[in-house]
Amino acid sequence: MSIIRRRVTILLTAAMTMIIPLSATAARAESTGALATFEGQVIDLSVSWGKARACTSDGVTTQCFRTEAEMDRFTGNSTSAGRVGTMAACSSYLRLYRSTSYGGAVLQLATRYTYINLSLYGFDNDTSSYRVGACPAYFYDGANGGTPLYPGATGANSSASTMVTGWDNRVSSIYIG
Ligand SMILES: [Ca+2]
Repeated sequence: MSIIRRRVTILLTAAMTMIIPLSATAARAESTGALATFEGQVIDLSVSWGKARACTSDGVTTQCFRTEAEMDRFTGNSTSAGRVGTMAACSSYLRLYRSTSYGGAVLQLATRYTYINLSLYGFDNDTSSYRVGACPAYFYDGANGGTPLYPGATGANSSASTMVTGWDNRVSSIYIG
């Protein structure tokens, strides 16, 4: 009797040690934002950019750099890498800047036909100026294209050194058409 009980206890303990790490991993995976490569390290942009000041994402991989110039050298002068993948990419990037006049950190994106939540990139309610690439862009106050829609000029190749009044540090999701 006592041997059976001990066996049950051992089995339960073994089961618990297997289940707990799995659920902890699942919880961590859910809260993970965009993982980027920065100087040989992998960083979660939704947690911190660290010393990175320019990040570029093609919808599959994200790479970060200390300066916009370094990022431009990597991406070949603001043209999308043209990666063959499941994501449609614009031929040139949309650039969002943390500060007015294209200053502060810059995030560039090119994935088309999908809402991109900026919180994944640690860029929620952060955009203060922007340059649109070869494809028209749409900016939204809410996540997943939640209205209102940003009323300023966001057509192909448009740019703005400041946001429309009331929209500084407000954009939460974007769509590239
Ligand atoms: Ca917002």
